[in-house]
Amino acid sequence: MRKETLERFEQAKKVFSKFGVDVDAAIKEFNEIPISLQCWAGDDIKGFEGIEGIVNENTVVGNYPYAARTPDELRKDMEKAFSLSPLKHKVQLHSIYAEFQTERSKLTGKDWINWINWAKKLGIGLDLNGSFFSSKMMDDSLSLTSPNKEIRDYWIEVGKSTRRCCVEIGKALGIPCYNNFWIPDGLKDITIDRKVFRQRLIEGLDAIYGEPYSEEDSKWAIDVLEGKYFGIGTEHFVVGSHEFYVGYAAKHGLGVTIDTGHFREAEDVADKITAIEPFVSNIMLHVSRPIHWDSDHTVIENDCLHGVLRELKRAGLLKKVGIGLDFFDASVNRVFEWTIGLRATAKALLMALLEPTELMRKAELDRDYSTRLFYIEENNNLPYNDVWEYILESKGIPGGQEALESLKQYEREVQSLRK
Ligand code: RNT
Ligand code: ZN
Repeated sequence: MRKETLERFEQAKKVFSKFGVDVDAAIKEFNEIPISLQCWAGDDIKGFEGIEGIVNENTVVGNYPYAARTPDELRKDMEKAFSLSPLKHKVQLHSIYAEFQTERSKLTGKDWINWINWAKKLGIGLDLNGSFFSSKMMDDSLSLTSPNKEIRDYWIEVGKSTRRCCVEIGKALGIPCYNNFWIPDGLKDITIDRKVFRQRLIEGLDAIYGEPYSEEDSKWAIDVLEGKYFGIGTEHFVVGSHEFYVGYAAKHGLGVTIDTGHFREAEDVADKITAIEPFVSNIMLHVSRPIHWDSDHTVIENDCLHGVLRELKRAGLLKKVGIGLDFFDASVNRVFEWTIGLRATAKALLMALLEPTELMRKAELDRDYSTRLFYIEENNNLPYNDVWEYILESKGIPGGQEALESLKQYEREVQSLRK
């Protein structure tokens, strides 16, 4: 640790303590909150099933070379990003990232053994997403809500097997595994009978969740459902909208995933958290950065990121909500992208934890809104960066230019050898 870093840190601690903030306690919490990295950014959501000639319902744009081609490359790339992030990590997988070529609807814990062993080695947890896309069993843009029963039945099996896998993964690691479903089903143009699609989705989900977890299993898997308001090719109608899933989850004791890219631009995603939380069993976040639409740009520090993390801190939910990332941009180096997103999330998490929330809350309680506003603005002047640099140095993680050089070296020496 450089002497000046330590001195600046000690100075920063004094400043924060004047605002009632205990920096050491904040750092302790920072080290306990896992952020779940989305594996799928590393290979543009291709996965390892090796099926040719299918449509990917997730639109990935860009031609940057060197995407990971194998599970080992993907894991290695994630390790590189982790080496430049001071966070506690987790990894989000998708059904299509299972190894061993088992049919998607028949996956079991065994198909994840390499991922589980890797996670054990890194001391991290895993989360899983059911892949309801990129499949010959998609009926155009429909899976679980296709009019064709054979198709629906197939996707019910995919859902059930994903749930089983989550239990086994969670149990193997001793860390609960979020089981997230995003189901792209919808129609491009004006839909007359939305009700029939929604009815099919209810029936499909009822079949998937019909068998409740045993008490033991429920410790290891957390079911969450992710809505969306439109997709490419489903501009008019998405069956699994946010409202649909909030209602379904509230009724059935399930959880909801809030993807920050899945709402209209003007909506305040942070505001949704405490509106939903009392009624659903769990919440997971997919932190993304939409530009005009669900464009999944790499997360950087912006109002949305700060907004959701501050909201979790203020509402005492940082440890109750699963925080996952969800972006994919094939126009930049994918390891840079993960690293940038992780570091931005880390900074925003730290800033949320160091915010003088109690002073602000007290002013609000006293109806002293002038003081509250003063603190909200003054907050921008607090020496966050001195704490950030202390954390990086204490973990041996390079900052600024050095981190950039390390990423460039990885591209030169590892990624660019991939042809
Ligand atoms: C798509 C959803 C979903 C996917 C991943 C790959 O709009 O955000 O979460 O991004 O499952
Ligand atoms: Zn998402």
